[in-house]
Amino acid sequence: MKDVEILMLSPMMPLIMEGIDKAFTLRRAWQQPDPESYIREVSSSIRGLAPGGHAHIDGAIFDKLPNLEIVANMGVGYDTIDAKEAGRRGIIVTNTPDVLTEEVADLALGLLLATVRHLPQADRHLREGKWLKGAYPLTPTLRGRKVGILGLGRIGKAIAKRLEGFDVELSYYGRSEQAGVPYRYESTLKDLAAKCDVLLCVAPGGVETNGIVGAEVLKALGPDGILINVGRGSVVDEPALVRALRDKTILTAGLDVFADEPRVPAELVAMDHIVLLPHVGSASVETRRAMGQLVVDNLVSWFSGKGPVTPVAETPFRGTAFA
Ligand code: 8YV
Repeated sequence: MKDVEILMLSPMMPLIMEGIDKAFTLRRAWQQPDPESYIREVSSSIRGLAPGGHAHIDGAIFDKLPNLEIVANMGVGYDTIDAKEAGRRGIIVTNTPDVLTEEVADLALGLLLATVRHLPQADRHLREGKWLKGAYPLTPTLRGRKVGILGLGRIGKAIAKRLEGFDVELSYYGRSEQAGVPYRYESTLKDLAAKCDVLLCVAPGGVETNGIVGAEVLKALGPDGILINVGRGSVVDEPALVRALRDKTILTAGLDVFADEPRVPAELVAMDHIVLLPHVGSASVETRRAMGQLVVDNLVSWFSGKGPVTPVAETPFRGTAFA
């Protein structure tokens, strides 16, 4: 398949670059002195796109690549890609679901416990020699808490399954109530927030969820409330969160994702009582390797005529054509 050309806009993990390079001809736009004119030069021969980074992929780039067949995204979330527009144009979009589900769920539990029991702060207390002067102050507890999950998809369910072992009450909110799920459904996000004291966000990004955890929801979560976000930063109205934390509208937060990564609002960084992680939900060697391999596998499968392995909902593929 060396005659098939794949465009990459920014560097991806070696496994992906090597895998694509081995099977296809990889066009590395970022290595060119003028990436824009390079893309123009090679545009008509590009049939696959592995974006890399957080570049926004939409109609403007599709216009530039008239023979594009597939966009292979690294990550289960693909809010940086206009998949509806891709679907309209008959371009397949693939993501990397399932292989990261358990890893992200583990991280969510770790972040929740770290936030409730102040693990990073207690670590700092020891390292800074403060233990010699006194014990670390007592912390809040997970005992007796009610956890509300925003977005009960694959990762949300894996988190819920783990939380069952923690003996906490579980409820959820999402686009619709799901049959066969043993957790209570709340019909609005505000109701979910009002009825729980840990709001755990796993919802995907995009226009539908943009800023939905705002001032009202945080107020409903209340002064003992904890916000955990492992989904997308855009789901939370960050300025409203800063205000809610500062004014003690909620108790604390544990965040793995931010609206404008890798930039994190200075107000959040300055708050010692919250826990901040640099988007590491899926970032173990094994899981990232599996995600990277799935990016390559999607391209190889597509160009071998076997269809995409994991197409997204907006560009479903059944056999030989779009569904
Ligand atoms: C990764 C993620 O950080 O899968 C996702 O949607 O957010 C993460 O697993 C990212 O996509 C890797 O590039």
